[in-house]
Amino acid sequence: MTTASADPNDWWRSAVVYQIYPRSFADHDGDGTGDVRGIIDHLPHLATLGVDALWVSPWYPSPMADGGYDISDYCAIAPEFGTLADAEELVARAHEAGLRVLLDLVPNHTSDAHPLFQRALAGGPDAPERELFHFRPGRGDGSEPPTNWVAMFGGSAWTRVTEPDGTPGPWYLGLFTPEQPDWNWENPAVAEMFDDVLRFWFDRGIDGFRIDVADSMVKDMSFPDLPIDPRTGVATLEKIVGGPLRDRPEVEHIHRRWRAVADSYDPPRVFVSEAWLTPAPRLAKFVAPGRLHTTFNFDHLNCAWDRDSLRGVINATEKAYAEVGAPSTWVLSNHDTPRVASRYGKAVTGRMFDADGNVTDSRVGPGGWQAMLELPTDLALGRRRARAAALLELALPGGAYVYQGDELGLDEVEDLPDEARQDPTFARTNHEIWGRDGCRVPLPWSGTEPPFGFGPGTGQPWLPQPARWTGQTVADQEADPTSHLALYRALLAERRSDPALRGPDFAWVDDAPETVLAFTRGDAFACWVNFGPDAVELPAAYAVVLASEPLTDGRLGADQAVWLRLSRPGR
Ligand code: ISL
Repeated sequence: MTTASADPNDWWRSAVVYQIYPRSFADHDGDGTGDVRGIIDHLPHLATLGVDALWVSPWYPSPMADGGYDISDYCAIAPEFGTLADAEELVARAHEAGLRVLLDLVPNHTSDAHPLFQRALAGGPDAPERELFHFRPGRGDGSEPPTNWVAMFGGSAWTRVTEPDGTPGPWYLGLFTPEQPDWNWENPAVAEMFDDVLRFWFDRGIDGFRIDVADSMVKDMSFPDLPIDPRTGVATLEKIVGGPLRDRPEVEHIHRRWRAVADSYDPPRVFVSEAWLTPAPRLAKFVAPGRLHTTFNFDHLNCAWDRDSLRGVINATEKAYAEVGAPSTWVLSNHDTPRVASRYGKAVTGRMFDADGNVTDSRVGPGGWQAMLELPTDLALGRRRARAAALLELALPGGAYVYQGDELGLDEVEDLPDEARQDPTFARTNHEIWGRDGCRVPLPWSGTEPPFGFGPGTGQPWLPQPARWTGQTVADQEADPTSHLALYRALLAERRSDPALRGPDFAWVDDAPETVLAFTRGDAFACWVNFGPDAVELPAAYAVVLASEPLTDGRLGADQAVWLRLSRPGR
């Protein structure tokens, strides 16, 4: 049997990484916004939970046009989040608690408040800083955008500038919002600047970076128009994978350059790539030798709660990553996607995949998650499945991600008042797409009413918490051995104690009932998940180590999962 690597530098191969969205994790100073000291205050929660690392979403100075992904200074901490000294203290305290720390690198774009972009604007047509961005003349008399590209969060991907003398000027590219101009990676100065950003943080002891839109830095510099998506009537960037903007072969050079910087440190630093590419082989090349270390497996996140679809995704993932010698990863949600407990309680729970891991329908549909969000939610069902999904995720080989609040089984806050919504998508789509605020509502820590201990006192957080979270705080769940939190803690403790769960061994159990997804890890561990409506018998040779919920008559019911250990040989 192959067990987990003994090399401590290989920690990332089987790590469970907890995502912190700093605005919404914990507020130490009481201004309604989470902060670095709030993270420090709650490090014991993460250590007790049993994760291996944390990834902190951007905490840099930002006008917050895109929740912090519009960065005006890559080497500082936003004043509302704290100071560089706080960040250094967090890294040191996390390391003392046995937790590694990953930060978020956003290399595709910056903020329009970045000093270099400001100089590009203020310096007029000949400003050398314009070469750092994609400034292009408009079409026709200059008043039409250079291409028909539509930005990720709505509207044109091009914004026309006004020159310092008041005349209309060229257009600049921003694939996300106008407040996020894209860097021009054809310019070597951009690559050098990002090397310095990596070193700045690596020198402060961080263990690695999550890389935002790791597939999009390189553009087709002939700037062709995109075909119109017949479903939406626009040239939506997200829907057209590949082409002039995503997954261009030259991104490999950038990945390799970063890898060399990471490898020059002792211990070597690591990267996880964020790129919504499918199917698995397309993404797995990002983690070929000499490139990045791991990549979020968004096919897993996108996949419906469906036995055959999940089996197809798992098979395709295992095969594609084994071919490049990289570990798989598993991810159920993040700060961009609806909460898993809500998603799994809807009539459409995600996309369907075939046995080779290819998407076979697009039931999530145009408009991204919106069509799904508008479906009614059976939250009890969603939570039951979310518990089973945690057993599945944490039993699969490779790394896993836990988004803050998923360990509490939090639901998507779909009923936020319009005036509270801050995601740029909402305003830029005429309120048609709610956007991502519903999964970013500040965490409930204690107490019986908002702010649920998010901050000191009774001041309310930057997004309102629903009163229905009463009883779901960390404190409530710590006191309840049947809670979602108690389940996560037990799963992570078991995963830590069993080397087979951290090693690469994986095999399907082919004689399990047809509604069940069942697999072994090593010689003695098995995970069974029942997707069917009827309870099934469990294999007699195994004892239940952990169950997503109490079993009835020892049988595995609908939407339940178990971790099993061989109790006597010869099934
Ligand atoms: O969220 C998605 C699909 O549900 C993705 O398409 C996602 O928007 C895209 O991969 C980029 O996301 C990342 O970069 C954005 C930022 O708004 C997101 O929060 C971040 O995760 C721009 O920086």
